[in-house]
Amino acid sequence: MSLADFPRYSLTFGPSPIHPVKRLSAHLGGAQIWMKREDVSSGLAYGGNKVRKLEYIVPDALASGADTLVSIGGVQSNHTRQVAAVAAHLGMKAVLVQEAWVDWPDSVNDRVGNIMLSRIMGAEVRLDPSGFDIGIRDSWQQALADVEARGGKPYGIPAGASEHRLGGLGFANWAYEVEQQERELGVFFDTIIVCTVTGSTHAGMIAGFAGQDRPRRVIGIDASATLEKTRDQVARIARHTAELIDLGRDVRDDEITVLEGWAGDYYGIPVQSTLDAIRLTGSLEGVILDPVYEGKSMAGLIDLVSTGTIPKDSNVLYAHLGGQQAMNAYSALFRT
Ligand code: 5PA
Repeated sequence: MSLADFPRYSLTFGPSPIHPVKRLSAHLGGAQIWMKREDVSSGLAYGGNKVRKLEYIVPDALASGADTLVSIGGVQSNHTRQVAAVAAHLGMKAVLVQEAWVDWPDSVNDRVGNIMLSRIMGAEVRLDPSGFDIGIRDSWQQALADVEARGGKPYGIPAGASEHRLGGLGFANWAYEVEQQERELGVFFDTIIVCTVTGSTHAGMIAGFAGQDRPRRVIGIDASATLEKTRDQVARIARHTAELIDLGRDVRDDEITVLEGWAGDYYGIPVQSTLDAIRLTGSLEGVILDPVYEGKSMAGLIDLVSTGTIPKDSNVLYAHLGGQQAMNAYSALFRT
């Protein structure tokens, strides 16, 4: 089966836009940087990278006859907010387990941003004290069982929609979309930079690009601070997705690159390089990045470009995956 044979339920406006960021590129004095914008590609609760993954999962959910989407994330999960939006859009219910993945002292952390939006969209939000883990959780299994016990038909979507059979397809399609947009723009992106946590965004890209004639580097920047788990998950999902879309060969180890150095010690807690990256991108480009994900991957890009590790003659495509909705829970960081 090729990717085109998998049913896709449209939840976006179409291909996400690509544009150059010239002032940031000039400031770093190295490679030319462009962005592809998942944060503005859907009208469903501000969109983000999960909408694209859900396009391939929704047909399976609908076919199952489910009436409730059940998912999981941290208190300020972007993923669960996007699941809530898709459920509302489809006329389904959503049950969201929001775990204490981040020990963040902001007094409105569990009231503003993503969690507020999910509540507005009618989701049942369950706060759970468990800490960060990208794997399958008991609390999620319990939520599935509870929906069944009250006579509903649940459809489970794991953290980040990653440990789902179809979780990598959305970003395999992203790779195809990039190839098409390159033809229109007359540019080739030899390097892709993407933030990696639960893995299926990066993994899908790896599987999608692996089938193209011209090789390129797909660099994942770890924001999980549990590098080995994330790297394993990326490799596993990339290989599984490649098989699903009939790549016809194994994904090689050298196609899987997850770099550490910008996550800090904890998922969800920004470090100085994160804050510098957010302010630099905001002040030079008017583009907003969040402190949990995109600020960390941009910090990686800034270092790799400004040190020349990514060569000067490169065209770099930065995947902007969304996440700005968590910003108000981090207001204490930006008081001046
Ligand atoms: C997330 C994920 P992956 O989980 O597919 O690796 O994507 C990382 C990522 N950028 C990058 C943004 C804005 C993201 O939201 N978010 C998770 C969430 O619960 O929101 C799955 C962790």
